[in-house]
Amino acid sequence: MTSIEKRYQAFCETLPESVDVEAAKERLLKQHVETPSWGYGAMGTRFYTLHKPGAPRNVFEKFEDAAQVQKYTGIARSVAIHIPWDKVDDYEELKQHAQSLGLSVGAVNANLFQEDDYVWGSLTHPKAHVRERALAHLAECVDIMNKTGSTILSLWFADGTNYPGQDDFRARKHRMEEGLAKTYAMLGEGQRMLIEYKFFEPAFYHTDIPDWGLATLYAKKLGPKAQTLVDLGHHPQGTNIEYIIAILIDEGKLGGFHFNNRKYADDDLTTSSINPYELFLIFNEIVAAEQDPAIELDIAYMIDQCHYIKPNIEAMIQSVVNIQTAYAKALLVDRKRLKEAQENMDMIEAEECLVEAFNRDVTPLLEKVREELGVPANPRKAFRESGYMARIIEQRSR
Ligand code: PSV
Ligand code: MN
Repeated sequence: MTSIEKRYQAFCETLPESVDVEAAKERLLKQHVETPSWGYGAMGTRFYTLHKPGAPRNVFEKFEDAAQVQKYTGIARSVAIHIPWDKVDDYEELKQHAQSLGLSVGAVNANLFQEDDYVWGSLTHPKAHVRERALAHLAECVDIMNKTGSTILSLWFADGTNYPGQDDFRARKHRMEEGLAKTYAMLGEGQRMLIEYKFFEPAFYHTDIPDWGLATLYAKKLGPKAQTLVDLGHHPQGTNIEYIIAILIDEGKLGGFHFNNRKYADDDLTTSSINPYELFLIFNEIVAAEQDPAIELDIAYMIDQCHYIKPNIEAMIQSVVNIQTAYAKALLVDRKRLKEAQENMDMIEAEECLVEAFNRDVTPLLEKVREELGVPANPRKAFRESGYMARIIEQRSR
């Protein structure tokens, strides 16, 4: 018996009888977290962009870095791209490159916020020629999906106004509905669009899709290929995100996540770095739904982070591991005990049931999962010791 196996056996003995640890392990072996191409490049704030030695010079190198995250975690086998940041002449070549690294192209993120034309909106713009331009960009993104085998069109709109009276709210709503319907019609078999919301920024008076309610209203009107995307950094302080997750799951509209963490605004910090209990409670809702045979889930777990100062690859591994840890803890919640406590209206017992699961050290289970996935027991440490960073700093400075 290996030492990992021994620790795992001892760990299993500490678990409540009603917890099915083998089923939890199976779920963890199938877990998939997508990383974003833009999380590997040199990102900054509006004040400064740090020049990171070894930063990828193009999307091909971004995929090479992402392959390291997959190599050491075993659960990050796809990479989201952002257009035009990751625009290439030959998408077949990009697809092949991804495959040669054991990766695939994940969500295609449209960019409707980096043109002068869009400061009054993209799909909501008062002028038809700008709305047409936005639609042409969305058609280009769907074309890239077709060429790369991607199944997700990820939509975030910076659309909004900066001052009262700037534009007509209801007219903008109608324009958004029309533009989204035209985009929906572009989707092929097996493809879906995820509508992301954000309550403010860059618009400071109103945002056209500010919250999950409106994103979901649009997704419902559009049909089954449209769902809501929850970016953890896009809510006002104190929002109960796990409650939003429960409602979206129940409505069949939870399409995916953009994982990150925030302290003040849309900070794009490492997932779970500020509020690990929140991430655990989100996964608690997901696991509860996974164990309900009446519920069908198809959730895209994606990271959307900007590592302004941290080394990108290590920070991404940290995030993937934090997401894996939250999921593992949620999988080991004693649901029988929780249900009984809820039925008995025993709030302390119910809360303790969650707190105990959150406080449990799941390292032995994760080490066992990693052994079965064929990756190191400590992905971040193994990556740091691999010498990859020194190699790319040298190669990419030539
Ligand atoms: C906007 O803040 C956002 O969360 C959207 O997902 C964008 O695509 C991404 O960040 C750009 O970094
Ligand atoms: Mn996002």
